[in-house]
Amino acid sequence: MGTVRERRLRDLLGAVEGCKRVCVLTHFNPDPDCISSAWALQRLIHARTRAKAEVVYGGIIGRAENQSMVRLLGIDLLHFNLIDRDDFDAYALVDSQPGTGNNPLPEGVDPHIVLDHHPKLPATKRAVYADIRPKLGATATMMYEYADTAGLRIDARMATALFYGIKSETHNLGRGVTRADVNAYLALFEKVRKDIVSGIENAPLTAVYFVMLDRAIKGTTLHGPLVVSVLGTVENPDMVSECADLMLRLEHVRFAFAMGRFNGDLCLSFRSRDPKVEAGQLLKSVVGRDGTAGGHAEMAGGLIDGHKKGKLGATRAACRELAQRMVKKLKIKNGDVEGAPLLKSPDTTPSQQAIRALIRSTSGDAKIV
Ligand SMILES: [Mn+2]
Repeated sequence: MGTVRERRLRDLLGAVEGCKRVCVLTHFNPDPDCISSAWALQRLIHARTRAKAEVVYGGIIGRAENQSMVRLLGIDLLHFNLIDRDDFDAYALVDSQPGTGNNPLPEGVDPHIVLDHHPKLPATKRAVYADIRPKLGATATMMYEYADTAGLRIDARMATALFYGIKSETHNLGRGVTRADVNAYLALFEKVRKDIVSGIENAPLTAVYFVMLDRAIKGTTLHGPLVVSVLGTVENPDMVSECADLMLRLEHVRFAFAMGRFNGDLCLSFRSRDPKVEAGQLLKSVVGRDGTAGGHAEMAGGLIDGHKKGKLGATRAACRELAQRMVKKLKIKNGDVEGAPLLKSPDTTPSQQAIRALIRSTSGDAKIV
């Protein structure tokens, strides 16, 4: 019989028994939680079954931090568009599920393994083995448990990857964590290459990043507790979620909604600080049948396919429409429906005089040079 963890491990490995080559799939534009989990699963399959496995991703690795993570830790990834599907006789889906629309799993293919911490979707029950734990802060926590239970040697690179996966996904254990996340974080901590974590978190940013940031700020409007950012065309889709994270930090803001066009599609990102507003549910209801959306209590993502006919499209008009729906769903009061540009708001453009007064008040007679 064994413990719950031992049973889970046995069922996970049993799911790919007899398979030759497993495609360990991430979601589109994978984040550190997803990348590290897929990498750990690949190693586990290699070490404990006869099958070979590859980590395969869709979309792009956009965010500078994520690119640095892959580079500094030497993680081998293949792009889904470049693999030969006939090479694989099994799929494992990580940090995602069938039917979300956020992964490249071919339609009609039932995965052998699904590991995720998002709410369970109906199509997941067709998987040979599924472990869905929506309460967990990170999928990497789950992968730590499997690796630990299997007695897998977790070297410094793997420890660093899983640790950074948990750290970034939970905002340093400050967002949606359970005891299991804390335990995994602490268990990995000793082995983590702190210099690499620091290198990832301070990854070099391109000039294009700052151009996009400038555009994001100029395209931001305030609607009471909601801030809406329309980014136009972005160089990488992660910029949309980065913008939502950044704008949520604006004082007095409780909700941040960002939209950007990439590859002809409209990428959406939503953040909620309000425990009464479940981000994933709300974004789903805003998008409706015009696209796909999903997520957690505090963060959610979505996509409007710009190539499908009869859909909302990926235009500025679509952004306006979605912003209006968001304003309605959040019951933003009348005066804030139109919104005010962030950069023209008097509160956010303090005069030189006001800045001088502030410095004087905090530093006595300090001279301003
Ligand atoms: Mn995740």
